[in-house]
Amino acid sequence: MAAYLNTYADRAKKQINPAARDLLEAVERKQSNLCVSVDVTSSKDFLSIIDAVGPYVSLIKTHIDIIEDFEPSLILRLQELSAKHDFLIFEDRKFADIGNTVALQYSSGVHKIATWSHITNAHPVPGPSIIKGLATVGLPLRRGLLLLAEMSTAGALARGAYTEDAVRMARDARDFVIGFIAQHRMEGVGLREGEKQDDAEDYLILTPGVGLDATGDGLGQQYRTPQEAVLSSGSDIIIVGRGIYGNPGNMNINEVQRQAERYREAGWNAYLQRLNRREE
Ligand code: 5BU
Repeated sequence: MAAYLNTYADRAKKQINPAARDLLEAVERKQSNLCVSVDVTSSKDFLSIIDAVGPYVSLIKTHIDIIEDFEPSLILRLQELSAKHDFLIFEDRKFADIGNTVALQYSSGVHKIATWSHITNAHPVPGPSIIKGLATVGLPLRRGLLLLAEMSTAGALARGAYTEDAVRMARDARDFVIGFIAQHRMEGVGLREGEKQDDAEDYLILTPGVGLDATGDGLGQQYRTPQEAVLSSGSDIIIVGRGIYGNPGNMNINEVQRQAERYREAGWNAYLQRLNRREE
């Protein structure tokens, strides 16, 4: 049986990367495979959404560079909320440059991402050196990296041979690469000639492009339901943004909380169904 079909708790015990282990433990403790993506531009909205959805998530995803009134103290507030509500932090930075540059982008500048973000991600497009560069900064801090193996947008170029190469790059860096941003599972993908799938391989699949009410956003985004992502495609964590907070200019925080609860339940039920199906 593929390792990903085990419970989150069992899978946590087998992870060698501390961020992957911590994330799976949080998922199990909170009974939530929901990650809320907080794509708003004011610190106030950012913090109020996170405080509202905090009880229902195991992971908060940020794009810290879109905050217009960013100050280093925002990170302290974010860390306080992470401790209060028991979630991890994922900065969706999508690094894509040479090893030396990404190491600087990860460690330095105003955002100092590596100091607070448990998990970040990178495009495999530069080749294995991007992982090497990020690992020089992230590994000593016990961080984990996700590779973008696929994207949720219409016409994405990350497919076929590109996706296969991404998986091979991950297999060569098991201590740091904890999984993929993807729409499907990656077991059996990218095996080299004569190589057999390792049954113990257990990458985390984090899936954006999840929504219960819309099928797209008019700008290329494509939505699938939590059921489709978790049960049909084997995703481990669903990433939801606007499905939960709608239009930030016109936001009712009680409604945001209600939607987070709704998505948490949908994601968790799909996971329970996946476990049950395994026993059938
Ligand atoms: P949405 O509001 O649920 O559509 O937000 C989705 C988030 O996930 C947003 O922050 C994107 O940057 C991110 N995302 C995505 O939508 N699709 C992808 O393939 C990747 C990231 Br990679």
